[in-house]
Amino acid sequence: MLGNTSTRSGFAHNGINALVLVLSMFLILSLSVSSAFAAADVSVTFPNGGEYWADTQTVTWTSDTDPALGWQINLYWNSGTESSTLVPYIAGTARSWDSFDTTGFSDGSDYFVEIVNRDDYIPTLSNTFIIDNTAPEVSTVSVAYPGTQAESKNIDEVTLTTTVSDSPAGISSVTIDASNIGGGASVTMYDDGSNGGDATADDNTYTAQITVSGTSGDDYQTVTATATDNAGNTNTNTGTV
Ligand SMILES: [Ca+2]
Ligand SMILES: [Ca+2]
Repeated sequence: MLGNTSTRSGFAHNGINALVLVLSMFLILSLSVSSAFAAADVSVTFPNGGEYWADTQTVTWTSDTDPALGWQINLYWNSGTESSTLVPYIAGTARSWDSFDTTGFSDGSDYFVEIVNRDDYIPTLSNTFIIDNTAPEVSTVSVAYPGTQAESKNIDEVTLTTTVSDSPAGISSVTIDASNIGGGASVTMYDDGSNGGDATADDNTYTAQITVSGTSGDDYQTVTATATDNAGNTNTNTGTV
């Protein structure tokens, strides 16, 4: 009985030793594997959130390793439910890709890119940015003359007004070329309710006041408003003074 007990006890002891050995080997193996395949430290630097993109753009990123199997770049939108592979392979030494033609995608405000390390297929996401390849809408420029005048003469101050709109990037600036009536070639038009004779702030109606000079005789002159959106798209419209 004693012998049997001793044998069973020894067997149990050896079994625990074996289990510890297996667990140790597994732990060492796990550490080795995780070390050999540790995720690269990747971060997307451009776009990194809030950009307004039109035309062809360059995606840039950083990484502490060069994946042997290279990179893949994907684009997501519509709350991440739609996607497209922008480029399936770029060399692992690359940290930028300059051929992102945004005109192939609809205007939208929740795009983000994904840089994929093809060695381990671990993705790194950018923050969301806007794609806008549509020019602003610009109305015909209307002219308000002093008092009850229907036309202007030199030294009269005229108020020029245009209404613009843009989505999703929004308006960056509106200017008017008033050089035909003695003003500047790129005069700022305002929508702040105070400057340029603007009556109401933020109603998308932009105004500028120009003192007419240098014109001669009975003539009509053209003024041209230019609206630029935050993605750099521009559009113009004209009026007659
Ligand atoms: Ca636009
Ligand atoms: Ca206004």
